[in-house]
Amino acid sequence: MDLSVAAKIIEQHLVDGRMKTGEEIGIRIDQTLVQDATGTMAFLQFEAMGIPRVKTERSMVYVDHNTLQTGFESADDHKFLQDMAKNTGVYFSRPGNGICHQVHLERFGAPAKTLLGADSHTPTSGGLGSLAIGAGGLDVAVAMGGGPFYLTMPRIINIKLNGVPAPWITAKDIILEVLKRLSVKGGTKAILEYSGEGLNYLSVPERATITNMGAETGATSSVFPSDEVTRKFLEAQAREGDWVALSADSDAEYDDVIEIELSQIEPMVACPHSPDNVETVVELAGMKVSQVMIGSCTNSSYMDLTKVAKILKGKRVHPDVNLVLACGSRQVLKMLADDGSLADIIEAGARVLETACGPCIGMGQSPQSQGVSLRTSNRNFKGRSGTKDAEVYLVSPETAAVSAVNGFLTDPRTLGDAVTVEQPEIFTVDDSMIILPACASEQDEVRRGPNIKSLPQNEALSAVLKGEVLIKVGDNITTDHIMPAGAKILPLRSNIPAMAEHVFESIDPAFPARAKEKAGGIILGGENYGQGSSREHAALAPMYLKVSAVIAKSIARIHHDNLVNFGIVPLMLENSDDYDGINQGAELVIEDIRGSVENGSETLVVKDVSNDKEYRVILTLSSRQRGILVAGGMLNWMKEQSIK
Ligand code: MIC
Ligand code: SF4
Repeated sequence: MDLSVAAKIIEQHLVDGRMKTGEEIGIRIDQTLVQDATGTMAFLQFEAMGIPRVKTERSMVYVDHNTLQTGFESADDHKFLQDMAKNTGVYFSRPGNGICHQVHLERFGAPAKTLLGADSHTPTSGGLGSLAIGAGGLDVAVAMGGGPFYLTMPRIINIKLNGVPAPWITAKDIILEVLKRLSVKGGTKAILEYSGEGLNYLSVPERATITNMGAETGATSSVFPSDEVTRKFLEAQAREGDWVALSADSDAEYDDVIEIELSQIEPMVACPHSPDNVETVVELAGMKVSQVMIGSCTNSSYMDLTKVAKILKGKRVHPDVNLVLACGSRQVLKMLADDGSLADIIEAGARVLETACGPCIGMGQSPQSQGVSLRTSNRNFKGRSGTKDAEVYLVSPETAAVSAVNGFLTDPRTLGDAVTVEQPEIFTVDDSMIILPACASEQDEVRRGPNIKSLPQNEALSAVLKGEVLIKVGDNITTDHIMPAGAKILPLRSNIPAMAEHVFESIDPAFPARAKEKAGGIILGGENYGQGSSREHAALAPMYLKVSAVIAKSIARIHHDNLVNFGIVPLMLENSDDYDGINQGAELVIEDIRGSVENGSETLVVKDVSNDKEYRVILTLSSRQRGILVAGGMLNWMKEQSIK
């Protein structure tokens, strides 16, 4: 059978199951990454598994999220991560070295490899031809220990990029077009695989912008073939040895094909408060802007930022606009400094931040009240910027730069001839900010600051599931709603009791107190519950508050798996209309839940004792996941398995 790129990589890594769409498969993982906001938990979990050293080809930890350091917490976490990395065989990318996805793309990602990352934008490395997947920290910890990663065999959707992009049309505009067509749900249970003539016009960092933001469609991953463009990028990063050719067979079968005519695409903008709320820039041009943020793992490559520098050169940022800019990596920052671009950026009045996630995750630079912020990042969920009533619009770096100068949203085509930047022959390579692990015999004391609390434990699944609906939320609730990030809460990632105080803060600040008062209960969600980030804290903190089940119209992939990993039962309403009949405060009961999970029942009955109604809910789990749920989560289950 002729295979797609994605199917080839899966086939080469398959260790369990059959490659039949919808069935559970297990794949071997070559590389893993965690970052500082997900890494502390992942390392605590890895430690709890009792495995002394990682068994992957390469495992990385990047410090990029929690770099504001407004208190001791984050600095303590960084030391913990550094020591754990050293002892367990993991490479430690120091704060200041850059954003995990950008640095991984530059220095470690490789075609035909599998990469599992505790961050939802891990598919960025798909721009190089890796099969790169985001997951919860616990799944990544298992992969670090050499265990397979289990996932549902995805549909493979071919996105054909036809023709040549018009001047000023960027990778960001292409992925926004994809989002417009697919929405934040359209990629669910799918891998988006790119092909077509258009590939010739996209460098690896541009491809990576597309695979990065594929995460916003809900896709399991996004992947490009590995071709001459890939080889040249790796050669310029002094790692030609990592290159292998990888392309789809000529008659490769796909579950669906989407054709995009690149010449028809215009500059695009994703409007508040969802990345799929896409319009053309022309439609909104003239809108006053108060902040422009250029950076994030979506758009902060050397080529992106040199284009920005060229647009800004000799101009000044508009007096009503704050322009903030963060490079994706130290490599990018150094190269911009060396070639004078940074001077042009500074001269124009940009506020240059350190190379980190920064404003993308609300770590500083929150916009003014009701501010309009144009950002080159990938998510514009309400409140994520740190300002509840800010309006965040997502655009390309080119649109962002020209708008920063004008003070209003501007179509970059109004500048005339497009600015173009060729990929350099050689990037500046300096890996000295990556600390190598020690050899197995050299084990140091691990520094654990007071912010690092022990892992909360869960109990085995009870015989009967009983509880009150603690909260009823609508469609497309993100993990940012469930477990917010930002400068105040993100530093608490290693302290679940403290984090739990902020669950659902932006929707219903009384939630944690109510959950405690009722000694736990149930969450009722709409469609695509838990979309967005990979943060397992959105399951772990509710588990700490004794939430026993989530009942929703549908649940996003990573969050679904995180719920299982922490022993929370993920249930889908068989009939979505039943959602309307269940209210907050309803007392729900599922008799013999434990027996039903054990015996493989796919349909369960929920009784609403408040009004004597019954609803049917679906549990779609593999037998492995059922075992995990019955044990009360993955760590309990692993312990049981090792005793057997
Ligand atoms: C995000 O962009 O939301 C994050 C912060 O990078 C998260 C990871 C986290 O919450 O630590 C993600 O995308 O998975
Ligand atoms: Fe960091 Fe933002 Fe990328 Fe998440 S999306 S990894 S917060 S830059």
